[in-house]
Amino acid sequence: MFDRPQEPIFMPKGDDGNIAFDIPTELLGNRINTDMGIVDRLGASQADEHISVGSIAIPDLSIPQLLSRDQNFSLFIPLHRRAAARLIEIFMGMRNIEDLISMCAACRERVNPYLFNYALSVAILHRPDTRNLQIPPLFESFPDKFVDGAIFGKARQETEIFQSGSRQPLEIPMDYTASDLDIEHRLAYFREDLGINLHHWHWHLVYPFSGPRNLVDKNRRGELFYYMHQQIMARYNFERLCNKLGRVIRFLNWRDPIPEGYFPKLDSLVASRVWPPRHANALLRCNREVDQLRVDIQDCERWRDRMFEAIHLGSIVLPDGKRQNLTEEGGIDILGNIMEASILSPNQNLYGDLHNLIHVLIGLCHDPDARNLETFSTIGDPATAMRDPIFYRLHAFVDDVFQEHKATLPPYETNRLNYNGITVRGVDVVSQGVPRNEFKTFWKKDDVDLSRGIDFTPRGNVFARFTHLQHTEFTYRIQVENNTNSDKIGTVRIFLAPKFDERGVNMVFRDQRLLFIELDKFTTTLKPKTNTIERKSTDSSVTIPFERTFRDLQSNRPSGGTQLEAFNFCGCGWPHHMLIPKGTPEGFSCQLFVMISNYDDDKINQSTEGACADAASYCGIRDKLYPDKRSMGYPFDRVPRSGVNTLQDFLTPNMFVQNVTIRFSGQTFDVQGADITNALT
Ligand code: CUO
Repeated sequence: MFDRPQEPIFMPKGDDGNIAFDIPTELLGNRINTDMGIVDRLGASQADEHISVGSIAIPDLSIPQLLSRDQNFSLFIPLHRRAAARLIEIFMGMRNIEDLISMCAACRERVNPYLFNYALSVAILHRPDTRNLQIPPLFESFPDKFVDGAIFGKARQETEIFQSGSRQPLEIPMDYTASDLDIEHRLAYFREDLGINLHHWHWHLVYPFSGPRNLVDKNRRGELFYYMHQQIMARYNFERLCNKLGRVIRFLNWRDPIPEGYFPKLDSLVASRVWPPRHANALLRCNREVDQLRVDIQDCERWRDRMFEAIHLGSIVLPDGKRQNLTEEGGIDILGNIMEASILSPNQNLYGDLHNLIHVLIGLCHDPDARNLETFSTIGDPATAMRDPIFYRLHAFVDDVFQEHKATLPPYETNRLNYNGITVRGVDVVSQGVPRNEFKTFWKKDDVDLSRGIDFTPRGNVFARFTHLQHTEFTYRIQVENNTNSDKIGTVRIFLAPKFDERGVNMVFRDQRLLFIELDKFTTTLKPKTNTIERKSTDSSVTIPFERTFRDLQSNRPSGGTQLEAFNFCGCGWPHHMLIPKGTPEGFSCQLFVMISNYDDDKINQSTEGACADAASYCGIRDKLYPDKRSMGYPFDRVPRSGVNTLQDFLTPNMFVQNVTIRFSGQTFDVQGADITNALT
């Protein structure tokens, strides 16, 4: 169902000679079904496995079909959202897997391929009978959303000429979207990273903001919207400082021209268009009949002002005129849902749909009234939004609104930070072949398979080779003293931030707290007296391993198979290869912060046995409560108590700060791990 989105699924005649469905004649599927020659060329008749499909009544698809098959699809556009919600409802409503398969087969050629993929992915993730099925990462179905468009012509050539096995991987250059004349291009390795974009797509798939209410209404989802994006901002700003760029400037005045342009060089294989670029100094405006969409900046400004008013008054207005307090625990969750906005927003009439519609406004500003028949640019799709520098300026504004709320909450006094009797005595980072307390980063090449996403080509794998940041794996070694007479349980919280600001001056805590990136969080038992905790970087609670991000691309599985491997699936998670920012060749000075908090105040009573919890910090745990009772971002989510100006001032005995550096070695390693730096120069 997911593979080759444009190719029809093969629907042979049944024993009775009838095709299972009444396929409208205008659809490609029917033409192919009646032309066995074409079917044979596609190799469908030689498929390893055939899945029979039962008859099913085709539901009213008029809403999903509001989107034509060759259009691009964006959840941010309300019309598309309605289409997705209806299709998800249809898939969720199927009584069993057989009916679901039949319904998918019936819908696949009738609706937009992107919409189909999204709705089916959401349904598989949320149906009790399919939740352990692995859905292919979007990269496999739609590689065109992730890599240089130039590669697909080459891929076709390669597959036409060479047999699977003798094909060469196609190299995706590192600098294909811009040159160094654009200083923002220094961050392209981050913005255009495959794993980062997959994570963002996956996060929004796990936390949809519309659709059936039970799919949206997840524990602390509004707060996680805040926290996951806050961490993206912290990571991006950290990365900018490593590249000698200042922190992101908030996108505050939506009437000003946007100085940052972005030219994505992505081709849409399905919509048969290139993704539109945005020139420098574009102005925001959007009134598009075709999308039933009119977004006025005035509306956005009103929503923003009402949000600020609610924050400063400490309560929001409900539809019946009553007020609901923005409490210390729950306020951020409400604000997250209001800002995004999700259908959980308590009053969309008043607070609107700010974040989503600014994505749309920016995404359509190159063709605001659709006179050129262009569709949205990369910021209009969660799978591609993080490629564009303006994404970070928008989210710097979004985060600022959340921080405004956080600034109204009481600071953590030392009694809410300290863990009596527990003292962290020392922290070290150790890594083989790397000096103590140094992180080493470098470039690494890897291959991803494009074949599942390329339609109408001879079968077999065809690989794209890309270059990404990577670090040498390391271990945290933490010395802790338990001065009580009994075992204690603690939550170890590990964060990293730059030590100096843009001017090379020590960071003030007020700013630095917003740059702390979470590296790990785990519970541990502390015996009386001295303890040494060792924790591997690969166990991080924010990341998923490379293989999970890209699935089993290293294995030589037969391509074209429709069977999805059933194992505990969880593709949401920051890509492990981006755990540590790039650093600098001379060594970028950072502060590693380790805190052990009292587990009694952190714990959530639930079993997470068998649940995929690898990246719980940014993704939560599916169908479970968020596994940490504290506010997300604790202890850095509040303005500091009075008298705290530096990180040192902030520390209580259960915390420790180690100065560390990140050294970018400048080396490049090939797919097998051999150093090819010299061969490249
Ligand atoms: Cu993830 Cu603006 O929310 O993209």
